[in-house]
Amino acid sequence: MKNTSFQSITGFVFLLFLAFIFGCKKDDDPAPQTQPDPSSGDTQILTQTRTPGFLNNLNNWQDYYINAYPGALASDVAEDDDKFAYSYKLNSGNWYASLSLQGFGFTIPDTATIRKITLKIRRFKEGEATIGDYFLTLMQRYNCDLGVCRYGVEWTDLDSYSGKTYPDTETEYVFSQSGSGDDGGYNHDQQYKWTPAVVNHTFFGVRIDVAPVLGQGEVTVFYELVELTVEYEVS
Ligand SMILES: [Ca+2]
Repeated sequence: MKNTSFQSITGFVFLLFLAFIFGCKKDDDPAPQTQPDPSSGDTQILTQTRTPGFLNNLNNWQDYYINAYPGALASDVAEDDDKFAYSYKLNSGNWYASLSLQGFGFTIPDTATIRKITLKIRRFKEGEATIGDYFLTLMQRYNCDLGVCRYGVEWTDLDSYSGKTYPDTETEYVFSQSGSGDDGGYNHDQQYKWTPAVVNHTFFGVRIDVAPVLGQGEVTVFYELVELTVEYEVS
């Protein structure tokens, strides 16, 4: 009897110990991707980083011009894991591919001011022919017939930048733009201002259209990772 109650006390103490360990463990869980900026008084600079939930497919409804990525899934571009979203074979007769990435699931507070949006992509091409961006841009929605579509700063065939022409080996590129500016659009002559409501919307995302195919032979474009980071300010 004595022995049994000693065992149950020991058991109870052991359980308390376990609870303590797991309690501590909980505190060790990674913090949200937010960090106060001590230099700015009451203002906090925070960030959220997300990958897309939809690829040429918005809630099972097509959201693309022509689906040149028939087998690709949003999860293919969620991690740097050697799983790729890739186009069908493009050539001089079939030379355009449009990629629509949406459903990033941002939860930026309504009262926040967006300071910066950064796009990280890892991509490359296979095949003899050459291909580059016709444009690479953020968007409010894909279909321009339904309202504002491509929005903010666009990187286009008129610009020169690293990675515009797809490399033969997987390479990481980073594109960033301010939360607002007057260099938006295809010609960098439009005013824009990103808001939490727009960025949090399912239709918000990244659109990358590649064209034309130059040179002989075929080319396939591959995306390993597409990730957006939104930096915002709350006070
Ligand atoms: Ca991947």
